[in-house]
Amino acid sequence: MTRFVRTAVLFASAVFALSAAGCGKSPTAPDPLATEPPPAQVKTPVGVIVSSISVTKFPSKTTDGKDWDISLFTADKRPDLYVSLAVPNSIPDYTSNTVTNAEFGKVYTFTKAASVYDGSLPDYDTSHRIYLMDADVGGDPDRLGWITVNVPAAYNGDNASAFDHTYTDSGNRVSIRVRGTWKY
Ligand SMILES: [Ca+2]
Repeated sequence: MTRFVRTAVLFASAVFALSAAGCGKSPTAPDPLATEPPPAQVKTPVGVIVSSISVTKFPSKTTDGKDWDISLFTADKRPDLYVSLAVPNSIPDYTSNTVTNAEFGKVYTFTKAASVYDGSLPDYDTSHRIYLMDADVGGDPDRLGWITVNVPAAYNGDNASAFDHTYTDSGNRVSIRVRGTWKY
């Protein structure tokens, strides 16, 4: 071993010894006898209070390629949109006001019920559906599509206060953004 190499080895050993000592205890290490703050508690929400439902995408034509409404007037051929919320196979808990002749590509946000008899935006703790409908005067409404909001699955275990999720239907024709507040 040359003198230079010997010096280098000694220096490296000294550095290793110093850093090893540094791992053991540093001046900033917390005092183990001090009272530690309790760990952050992750709360479990009991549901979500829905504040608005926005239709961010809807199809301009039916799956058959037809206009939603039959009319001599171009504008009237557009769908008259409203949304309803329901647990599957149940009557709707909420039916919104209707937007007449909705323009393709625009976003429509629903916060109001159709009438006092159509409920209010509910709070949900379970899975429910949002149906996007086209109101037809004197006939059954047409369904443009529907999405499922699975409330428990949307929670990330992060004590979040805001709920903001966008859902797209299986046919990629309808997108619906749901905003609200987690309820704990
Ligand atoms: Ca129409």
